[in-house]
Amino acid sequence: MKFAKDFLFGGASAAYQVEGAWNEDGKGISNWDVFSKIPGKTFENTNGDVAIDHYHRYKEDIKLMAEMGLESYRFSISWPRIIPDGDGKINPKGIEFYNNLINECLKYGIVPFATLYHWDLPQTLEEDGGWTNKRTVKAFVKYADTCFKAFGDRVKHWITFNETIVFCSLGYLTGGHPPAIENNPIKYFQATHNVITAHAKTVSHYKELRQFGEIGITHSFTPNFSVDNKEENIFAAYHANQYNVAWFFDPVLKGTYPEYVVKQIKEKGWTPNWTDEELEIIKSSAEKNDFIGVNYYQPARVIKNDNQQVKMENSRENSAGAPGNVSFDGVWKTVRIDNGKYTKWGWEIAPDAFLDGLRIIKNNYGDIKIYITENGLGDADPIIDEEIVDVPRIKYIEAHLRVVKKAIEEGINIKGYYAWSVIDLLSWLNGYKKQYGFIYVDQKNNLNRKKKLSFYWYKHIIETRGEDL
Ligand code: BGP
Repeated sequence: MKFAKDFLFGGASAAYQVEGAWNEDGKGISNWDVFSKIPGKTFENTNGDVAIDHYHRYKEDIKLMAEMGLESYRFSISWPRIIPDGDGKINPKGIEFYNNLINECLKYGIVPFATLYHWDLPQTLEEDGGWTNKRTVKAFVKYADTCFKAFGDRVKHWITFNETIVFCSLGYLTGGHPPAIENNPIKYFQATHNVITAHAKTVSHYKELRQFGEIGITHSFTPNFSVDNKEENIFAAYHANQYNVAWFFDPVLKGTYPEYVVKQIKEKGWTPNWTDEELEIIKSSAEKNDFIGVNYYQPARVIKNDNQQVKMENSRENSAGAPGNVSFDGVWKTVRIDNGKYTKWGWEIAPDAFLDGLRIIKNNYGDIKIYITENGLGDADPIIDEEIVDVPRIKYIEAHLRVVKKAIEEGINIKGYYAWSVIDLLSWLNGYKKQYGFIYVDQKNNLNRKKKLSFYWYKHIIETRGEDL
């Protein structure tokens, strides 16, 4: 089977991780500009001040993408570049930059796929309570409206938010991301609800504008599986899926939060301050979503948590699903499995779990269109005779693309695949050592770009529409 003509082979990035130019051309300060400069918060205190200088080198980068045959580029727009103080004046230079970037993509026939929020919040809003404050919801809708009106004639694919669970749980439970608050479920649930509300309002607004493009949200998808058939572990995995999957997918695709979680957080006093009007807009906007974006890296292997440790690990080596984490409510924890394959950063490599996960999405949410908006391997790439021989990345993406193919054959409605990442970039907490790209960026040598082995491999996959997979 070949991938259909309308299936998009893409690659992804995010503004803070690539752009640099953190204080140029009128850009406002973001929460990440501030947070990354607090000593000890990131690996070797790396930050995105320069990143890979995509702001100045986007033409060179997009040219390389075109040479690779990339059909679509998923990038994010930096809110503080567009509206420096969050909800005040628009910065014309910010609009100009994204106009140039979008036009450059279109010059080569690359479909621009824009994410409105990939974690860099204007610092003014962060200082006013960030996502726990409903002022941010209102400001976001205004910012989104600005982007739709400025770019919507050419951008026909919009993602509102990237991975609500990640920026909210790291922001308010583990403290690993700004605003670095630990162990605060009240703020966590409030923030998640405010983001979901902002998404719903933005989707409705976009449809009112009648720009005839598509809009959705991207969720991090870490399906939770019990390690065995013990009842208590099966229950632990169910509980994990309710809190970490259903809490985010249900309101977007079904229009209501999962009863199981709603009931429990009420008992615990964690219910967000939500209004009937907000719940109503969440309900009424659900059917307006055109797609769901799914970021998949690994599953979580879950067991019941028997010991008393309830504090989640705040380790940069750990993601939500990575082994060794206890859930914030202390009910379950993640473990390494025997015979599991793991990356150098301890993330499990499990394409089978990806397929199972996609089946779960179809079972629970029907035929909603899916884009795989991120998937890839973080590695310290081998360099042999000055060539970047990233064979493990090729193997990883190959195995996961096979799953996408199989899933489509089973009738799962997947319309595109975006490798994370199109080019090497700044890992939020892991510096430049953890690489993901098809294009290497030489940190020691003027940020020179160089094609990796995977570049040629992906080019071939795209050219042949994955026939050999
Ligand atoms: C996702 C983010 C990306 C990217 C990726 C890899 O959660 O959406 O922005 O960072 O994870 O993460 P890391 O760099 O931590 O390996």
